[in-house]
Amino acid sequence: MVPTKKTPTPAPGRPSSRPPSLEEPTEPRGPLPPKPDQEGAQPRTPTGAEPSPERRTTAQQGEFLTTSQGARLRDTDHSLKAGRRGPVLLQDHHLREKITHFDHERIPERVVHARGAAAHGVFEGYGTAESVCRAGFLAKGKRTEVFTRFSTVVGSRGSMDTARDTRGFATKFYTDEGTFDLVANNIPVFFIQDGIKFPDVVHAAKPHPDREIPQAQSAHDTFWDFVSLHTEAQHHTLWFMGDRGIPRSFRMMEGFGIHTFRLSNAEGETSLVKFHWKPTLGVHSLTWEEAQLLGGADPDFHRRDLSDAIEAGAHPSWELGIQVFPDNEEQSFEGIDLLDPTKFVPEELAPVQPIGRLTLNRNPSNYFAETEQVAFNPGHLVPGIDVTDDPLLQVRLFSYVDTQLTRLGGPNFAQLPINRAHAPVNDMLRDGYGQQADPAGVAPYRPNSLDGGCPFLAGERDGALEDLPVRVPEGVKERELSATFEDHFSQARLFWRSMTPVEKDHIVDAYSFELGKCYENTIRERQLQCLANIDEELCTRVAAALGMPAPGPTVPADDGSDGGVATSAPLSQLRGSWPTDGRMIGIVVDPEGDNSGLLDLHEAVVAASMTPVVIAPRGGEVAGVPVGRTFGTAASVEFDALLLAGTPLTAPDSRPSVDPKAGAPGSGDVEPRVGKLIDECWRHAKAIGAWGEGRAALEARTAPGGAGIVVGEDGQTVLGEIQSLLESHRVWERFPAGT
Ligand code: HDD
Repeated sequence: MVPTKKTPTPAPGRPSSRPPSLEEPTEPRGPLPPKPDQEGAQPRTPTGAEPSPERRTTAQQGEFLTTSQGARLRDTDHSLKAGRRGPVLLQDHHLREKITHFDHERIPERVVHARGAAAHGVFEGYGTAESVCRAGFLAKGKRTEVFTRFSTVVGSRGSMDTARDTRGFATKFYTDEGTFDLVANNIPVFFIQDGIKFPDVVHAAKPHPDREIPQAQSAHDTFWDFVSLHTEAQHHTLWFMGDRGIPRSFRMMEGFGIHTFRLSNAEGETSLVKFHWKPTLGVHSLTWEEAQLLGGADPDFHRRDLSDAIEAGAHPSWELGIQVFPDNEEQSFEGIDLLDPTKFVPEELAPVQPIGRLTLNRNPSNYFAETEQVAFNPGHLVPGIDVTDDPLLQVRLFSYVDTQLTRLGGPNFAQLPINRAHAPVNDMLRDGYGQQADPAGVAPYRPNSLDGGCPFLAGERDGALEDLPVRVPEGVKERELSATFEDHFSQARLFWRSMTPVEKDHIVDAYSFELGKCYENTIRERQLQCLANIDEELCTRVAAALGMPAPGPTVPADDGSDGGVATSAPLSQLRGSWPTDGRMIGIVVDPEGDNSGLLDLHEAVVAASMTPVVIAPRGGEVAGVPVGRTFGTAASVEFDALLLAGTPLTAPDSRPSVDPKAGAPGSGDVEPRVGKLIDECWRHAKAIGAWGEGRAALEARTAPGGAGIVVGEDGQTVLGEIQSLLESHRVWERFPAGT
């Protein structure tokens, strides 16, 4: 063996006289403690709280850098050359391995739902579903590990979180009886009735094929061309022109399984159900202006919000509920066809009955391994839960595995750690790209005698998947849909009627914006015709904003599939009061002012399960509290409410102001970046509070005694009132305000 000239560099802290030790571990072992130079770089929550213990703090395991074959490396910065200035040698295995692996690091993004964020958690059954469903994970007190991924639909992986879009809400339940995936959205109805149309709607919504713009937007001609021609899409489109298209947070969204599923109980009796997720924090949205500003200020807003909340201990939770319908031959309920995925059943007709609770409590430690590689499939079912003949669902049952074969590089993606069932797996699937298993035995077939007849088939009492003996409707083979799918407008009308005035304003603004971005007048005209068929007021108002004539309706107004319900209260988001956990509270301070109460205030915000973010002219600490944002990095859209503890009235530095109002009469000479924060929070109907020296800026920039403006003796008193205002999310009285 040729001796090396250099000895390996000793690890920090080890006496250099010690020779390279043979006892050094070469096997991966637990994560190393952070090195001194890594301490300051540890990720922190905005509160300055320690990251959760689950969060891995080092990228690698083991001590020495090795090749993929475990051989230790002395150098990874220089390629092997023929002379220092000579060409690189082909024999450099480490170079080739490093570059080759890098070249193949990316996998195709999801064809839809490419942009997402996920978390681990637990589902606990209430036992209340027992009379209709025998699935073990729904039993009282049964806890099942889950992984939930939220997503936008249209944008690419790197697109902004706050685009106007439908949101995906997919949950993998790793149950003892096999994995169950509930692959849901935040809107209870879908664009299309038959899965064969899915490529059409997606091609129409994706960027134009010639210039590949616009990214993550529906505000363009091809989208409105399609939905105005394909009127079954109108109902879904109305929902996401409403506030549900721009959620405040993944934590504040409902989820819907959309399709009707068939459940069976221990006696083999079946029922039809629709699944609902109800968020503990209520359903809340951004304003359109906030969503647009966030696209620039923080394109990762929803992703950050979810992981920060989990890290700060504000674990988001949802109740799983079901609407239950009799499994009748017509598969319909109160005149609503349960197989039509463009229809929902108003909760007034069938209440949502809670059956369990989902809590997300752990962030993924590696985005690619978990969030990117997770593979959901509506066909992943467990005993007690089955599909129906909904023609959208039927096509989905084909599409998911098919796309994953390409996206995850072959048929063995179920072996990836995030996709592995937690129930014992004993399949006879063999070989193929990416095979990780080393199966024993010689007989991966049935029947066999060579492997002792294993594996055996489950008997009646062994809890196997069941093919329910459901009657198949008689008929001829044909490419048609049932006549009960023909009504495209009456449920959209029900949705519109159920909106409060401010929600209606938002919908009108959204249509006006989106259609205003189209180039083709004929598309606008055709969409106005669809709106006229939904509701005259909606059409007239959008037509007025576009400066176009409003057409009259061309279909009869009442065609019955609204189940006879005039308005449905749960469709509106503006009701009730909700917990404020994880809300972001910006606190503007003047480091030169009186900050004696700041530490206590900061602690009070944390104690109320919210996130305080101190905003100061420059970084560092103020009165023992870390500065979370400087005037340069703070954006109003990050905060749910703003507190003004003390506000420098003039700019602390001599940079020219970018605020056109600065120094102008009425601006009160408020530091311009603080002035902008206050103005935007005012315009977005957020609660704003001030006390002491903070009052001057508040009074200079907001209407005296305005709704949602809280002035008090001290920070704690003001915080209490602000939190009560936050329980209804926004100061709704302040609309309309041109947002
Ligand atoms: Fe889908 C992904 C939800 C109809 C084909 N879908 C996907 C995801 C969600 C949904 C949440 C992302 C899962 C994740 O986070 O990895 N999709 C829905 C809902 C639908 C629906 C609620 C209607 C009720 N989907 C639908 C149809 C088709 C697809 C009709 C095809 C005919 N969906 C896919 C897909 C995706 C997908 C192409 C992309 C990536 C993937 O599956 O794994 O197969």
